[in-house]
Amino acid sequence: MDKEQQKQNLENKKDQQLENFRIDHKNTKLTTNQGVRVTDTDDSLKAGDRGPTLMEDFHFREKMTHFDHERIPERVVHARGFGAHGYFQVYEPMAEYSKAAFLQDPSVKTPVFVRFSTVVGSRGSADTVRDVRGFATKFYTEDGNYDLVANNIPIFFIQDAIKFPDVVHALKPEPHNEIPQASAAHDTFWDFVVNNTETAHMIMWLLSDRAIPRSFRMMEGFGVNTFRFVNEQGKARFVKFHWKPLLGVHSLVWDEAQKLAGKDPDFHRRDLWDAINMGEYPEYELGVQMIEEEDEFKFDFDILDPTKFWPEEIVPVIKIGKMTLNRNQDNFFAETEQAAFHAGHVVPGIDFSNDPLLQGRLFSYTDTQLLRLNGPNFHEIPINRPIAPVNNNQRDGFHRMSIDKGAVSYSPNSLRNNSPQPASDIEHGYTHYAEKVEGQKIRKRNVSFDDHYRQATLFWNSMSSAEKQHIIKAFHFEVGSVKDKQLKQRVVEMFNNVDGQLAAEIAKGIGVNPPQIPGGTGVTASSPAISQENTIKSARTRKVAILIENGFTFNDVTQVMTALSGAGIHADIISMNLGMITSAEGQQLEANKSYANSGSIMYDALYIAGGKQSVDSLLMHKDAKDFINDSFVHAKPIGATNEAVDLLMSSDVQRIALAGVDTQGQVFYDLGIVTVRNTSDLTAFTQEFINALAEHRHWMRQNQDGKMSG
Ligand code: HDD
Repeated sequence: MDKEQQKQNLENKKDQQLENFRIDHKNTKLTTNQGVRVTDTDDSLKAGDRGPTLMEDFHFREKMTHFDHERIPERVVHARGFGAHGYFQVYEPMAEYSKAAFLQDPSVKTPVFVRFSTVVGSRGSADTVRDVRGFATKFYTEDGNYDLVANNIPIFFIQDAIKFPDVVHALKPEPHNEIPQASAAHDTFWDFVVNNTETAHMIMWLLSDRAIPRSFRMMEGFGVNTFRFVNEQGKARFVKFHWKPLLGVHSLVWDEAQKLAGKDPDFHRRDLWDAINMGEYPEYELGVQMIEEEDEFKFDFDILDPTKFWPEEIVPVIKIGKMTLNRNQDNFFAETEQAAFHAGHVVPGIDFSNDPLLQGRLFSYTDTQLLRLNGPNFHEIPINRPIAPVNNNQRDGFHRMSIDKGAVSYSPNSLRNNSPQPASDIEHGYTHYAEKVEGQKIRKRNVSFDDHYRQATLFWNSMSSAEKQHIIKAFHFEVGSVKDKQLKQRVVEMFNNVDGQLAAEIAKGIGVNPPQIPGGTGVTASSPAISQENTIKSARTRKVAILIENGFTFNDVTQVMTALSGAGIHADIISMNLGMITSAEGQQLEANKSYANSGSIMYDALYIAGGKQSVDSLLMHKDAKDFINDSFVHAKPIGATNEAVDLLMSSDVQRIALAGVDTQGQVFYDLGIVTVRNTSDLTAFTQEFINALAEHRHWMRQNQDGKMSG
């Protein structure tokens, strides 16, 4: 096989490996698990017509036993998740920094499997809850599996892994009544927060828009912990990993997220599944921040402290490659549910740091898989198998798949020529970075971990005014749900250390006193890179709701639909009833959604077509008005053409945005509302509407009369 073929082979290697295990059961006869053909699976074997079921009915017993054992323990955290396959390609050889095999050749596509997740909710909880999102990637490299077990927030709640059970216990539903599901809005969590002020920075991120992403395709991933890159010469550098989505970082608003949790609890997984099925493959660039070993102490934070991020303005993110997710899983349980990630699965070229959170993670992941996947052979489950060969003297255990031949299962040995033999560095044997360590055994945290507030202030300073308003509202919801009044007061006092104004605003909404002493850390710097205002803006892959009824203007709808589809935007036609809707001109279009099975919350934007009869029916319809008002309140782009502008005039939109609407065929665009009247040429309109879509949300509406969206 030549080199080109070998590369091609690598890209497909994981898929080929999985193919060995796939069964589609088409055109087959029903059998037991022993391969015995079954004649009837709808009636158990009975003694007589109305008699009892017989013990000897092996088919019944097997079917029932298997069913009784179908469930495995859900993950203790990150229970709800969704996976997809894809590949990763590096942009340039990274040999200067890391010898990792998958970071060397830009023409090589390394297979990956990604699992996105929420953290606190159970497996059946809703996708759109306020929570951190997991973003775990398994790279099936030639040198073995590398797992980048990341979150969509660059820092963590705690500094030392020994506190992980505490923070998770406090965050999970309270143990006496198992309430609330998938939410931090309860007493035990905030009790933990005020008693562990190192959480301050993470809370700022958790209560920001980052914790309610619009889509898995539109969120960043962060390795959080500090790792090391090590090159062929053994030189190491500290490194932090980032995933940057090419569609930018975008969020829902809270009201929308809550409503979606009811209307479509699968909103995020459906979005990912649909996008991949439609060939809109999510893409993320892999970025790295690197710090030279000799610069370890040059920062005003400890670079090993996982409650701190490295501002991009100080340590730039270098984009080194791109991941594309291009294939949906075949079976949720076999792939997503059985995937076993581990922050300690590294390959030569990637090493650990002494970050105390990372050190603890290195223990926890294997331990949890032993319980969840019931034994030490979970690496043999198809989704977890490396494509690199596995050879060692580990044997037996539950569900062992490989048939290890021969008498020898120890090392060193003479009987098998000491095989499998340890590999040298040159042969890509993993050599741990020879960091010099010395010290006394102490149970203590270094003073360099003492600052709990300065980066929380930096985060607050970096937010736009809309983002700040959302954070304050989130505090009102989360802390407002706490029953203990003293706790609420302590939250205000704790966050007064971050920013006085913030604390005063929190206090206002939760019925406690404003802080009595001046607040803040004195930090005035900001990091523009972390504000979502400064993210990539793109209308591609967005979803538009088009409202029509009988008598709509066919010309309006077809022009808009053509322009949207040309820009890679999807549209659903929504009407009172599903089925064919007849235009004023006589042509028909099919409504593929109705108000019964859709809602404004499922779309990024709303367009209402002209046509007097259609608009008159919409005017009579409360659902249509709700659609418009929700779109407006959630700051989404709204477009209306010709008579449909009258419909907007009768809703919340009119009060604020349509004062200057034009009647002479000129496009009027304000606050994300795009209208045009008295024209059949919608070229300029569609362009403006698509621009409004790319902006994602139009927060300026919030400032119009103090009315907040979400
Ligand atoms: Fe963790 C799962 C990410 C801290 C212990 N973690 C888990 C998953 C992600 C993360 C994405 C889901 C993997 C999947 O999809 O199957 N965890 C993080 C990040 C952390 C972090 C970015 C902060 C740097 N985790 C952390 C600590 C500990 C754990 C400090 C314990 C010491 N995490 C676990 C676990 C889980 C897990 C208990 C539950 C299920 C699993 O591992 O497979 O071992």
